[in-house]
Amino acid sequence: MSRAVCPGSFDPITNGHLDVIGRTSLQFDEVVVTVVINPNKQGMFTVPERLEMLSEATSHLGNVTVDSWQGLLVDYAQANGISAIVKGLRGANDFDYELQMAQMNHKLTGVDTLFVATNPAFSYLSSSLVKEVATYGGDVGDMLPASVHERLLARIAERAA
Ligand code: COD
Repeated sequence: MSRAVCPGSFDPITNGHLDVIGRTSLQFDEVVVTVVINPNKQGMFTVPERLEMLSEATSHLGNVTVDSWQGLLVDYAQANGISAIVKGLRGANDFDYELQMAQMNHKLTGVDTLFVATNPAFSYLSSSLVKEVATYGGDVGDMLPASVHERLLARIAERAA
């Protein structure tokens, strides 16, 4: 049984993430989408909220589950019988950063990182840009799953109140 992990902050999940997760789910028997917790970074959404949004957005993918983890990703992979880390690549910036991490992770435990080339329709998307645009009133409705869009607008309104 082949198992992969799609790790990220997912604060929140975008259609770019969802595309990578969906394509990964076609290549592996099981895929775990894991929110990697960065204790030094306060997100817009709590980890339980991010997990809820991920569960909703991936509910149509029968072999995808969600989880969270704090610590080295390679330790998570080893503890869960995961043979591949899968990341999306949007461009040269992602590549430089991801290559170094992939090599370090391979050195640490031998786990390989596989890259999925971003769908050009989503290559400009990042969670942080989407949050910034939405905060200033820009329309991000077609960049996120509908339920995530609703939650994002609600969170921005809460913060502005
Ligand atoms: N299209 C395609 N892929 C995309 C898109 C898009 N529009 N947007 C994002 N992605 C990809 C990113 O390239 C990334 O691979 C993944 O989706 C997650 O993105 P984010 O923004 O949610 O998450 P990041 O980049 O903040 O997450 C970084 C990790 C948490 C994955 C990374 O820091 C990590 O692996 N940390 C684990 C701790 C660890 O082991 N550290 C040592 C490393 S050697």
